[in-house]
Amino acid sequence: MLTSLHTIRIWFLIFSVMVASTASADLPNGSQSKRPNILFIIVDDQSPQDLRVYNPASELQTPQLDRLAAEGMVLDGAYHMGSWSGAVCTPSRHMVMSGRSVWHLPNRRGKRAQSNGVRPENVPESLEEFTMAAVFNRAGYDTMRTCKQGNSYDAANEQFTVRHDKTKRGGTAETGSAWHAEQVLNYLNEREANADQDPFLIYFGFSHPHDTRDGTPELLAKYGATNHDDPKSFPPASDDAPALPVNYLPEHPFHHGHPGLRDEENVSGVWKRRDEITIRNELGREFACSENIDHQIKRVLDRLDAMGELDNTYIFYTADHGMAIGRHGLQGKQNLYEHTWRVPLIAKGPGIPAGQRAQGNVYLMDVLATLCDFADITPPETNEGVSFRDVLEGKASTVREVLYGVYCGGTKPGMRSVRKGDWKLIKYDVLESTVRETQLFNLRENPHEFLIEHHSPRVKALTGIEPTADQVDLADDPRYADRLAELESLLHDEMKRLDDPYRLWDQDAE
Ligand SMILES: [Ca+2]
Ligand SMILES: [Ca+2]
Repeated sequence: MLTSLHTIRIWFLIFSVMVASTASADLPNGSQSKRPNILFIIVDDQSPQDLRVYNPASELQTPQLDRLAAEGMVLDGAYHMGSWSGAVCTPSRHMVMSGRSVWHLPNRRGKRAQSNGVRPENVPESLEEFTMAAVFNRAGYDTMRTCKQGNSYDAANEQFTVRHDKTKRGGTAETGSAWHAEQVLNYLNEREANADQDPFLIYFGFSHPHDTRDGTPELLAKYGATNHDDPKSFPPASDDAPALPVNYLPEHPFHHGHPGLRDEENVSGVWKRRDEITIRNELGREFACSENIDHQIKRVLDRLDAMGELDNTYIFYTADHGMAIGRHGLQGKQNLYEHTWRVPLIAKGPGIPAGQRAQGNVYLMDVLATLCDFADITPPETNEGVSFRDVLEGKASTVREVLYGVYCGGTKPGMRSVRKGDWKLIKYDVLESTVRETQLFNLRENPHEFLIEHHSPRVKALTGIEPTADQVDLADDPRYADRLAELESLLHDEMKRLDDPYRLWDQDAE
């Protein structure tokens, strides 16, 4: 068995080299347009709702992202599929690197046998050889990466030819986001010094705005925030702090199902507090870190422009998943509301029309196939993602109809969601079946997923938001019984299709 796999791998490598040399033989000297570069930007823990591109009322200023959106395409339906671990970053980053769905991933150590419910037979051997950098290396690209360390796909990360990974969550240039930009700038300078003409794939990852959200003093002041580290006191209240999120709640109406979860209980600056002052301060810290990232992106884009490479570079901007920070009374990334299940996704490059948006219905696992498509590379056979190039070029509005989400990092089976069109179902089966909840939302009518709790006078007084009567969870509304049944059935189908090893209390065991 080992020998035959080894042989297959050697043949695959020989074949790849043949394809690569045929491709370059096809290029008449100097007459062929250069292959495009790729700059893939990924931030750690950012809700699309933080960005003006998605939420015009947001107080966060990101002129570079606004510009990227004005020159490119914004996707409204980009999702991360979910997690079998409290460390939601981990499967998310595996999906980006491998193009595989959530129940078909190795664990962080690259092991196929694991304790999280993934069946080993659903994980290809030596998958790292078919991940982003390995694929682009074989196609003749130069690959470079900077990102945080930890809760990631180590074996895939190691495939990048040049790699400068460190976790940088401080409030200075050396300890914060500027460090990641420096690595990219150094790399670009070196390429220029060596007159390197190969196309590049740069994976430009940040460690922020993930906590601890220690912003720079200037940006903290701008957003009325303090790097607060005393769980026994409030941070100073400031009028400059961002307003509470529109779907803020002082507590979630039922337990999220992951007792002791760090992100809900022990993040420095928030802990278990959900009061207005604490949440606004923490959002201010998040915004300070996110605006700094925007500054750092500008430095790299300006450099590419000066090198004459900007117009031949596809730029993607996304996050590994969204984030709650007070929305629905939650703090972390371990839920399936839109603020957390969704990710921002903006793309710009040759052939992508300017200033457009599309629904997309894409997952982060589709990124690999899409980058391959733009670079004219055949995606690896292990890839399960779908290229959304047609969406980015304005030729299609979506790549799929139904979206599936999972959070299975706490008590089992956990949370599941499914979306089709305007309709979305979320189910919770946690804490030894003591919490069994079903929510149904019409996202066109109720995009912020308001619950009945958002209608309480106390909450309305805090947020200044007055939801309409229909802006509630509709699961118990008899008018939508058929819709509920349809989504329940779709969820079950998706769970079977994607090899979800669990079933919920009201689902058939099949
Ligand atoms: Ca993350
Ligand atoms: Ca080179």
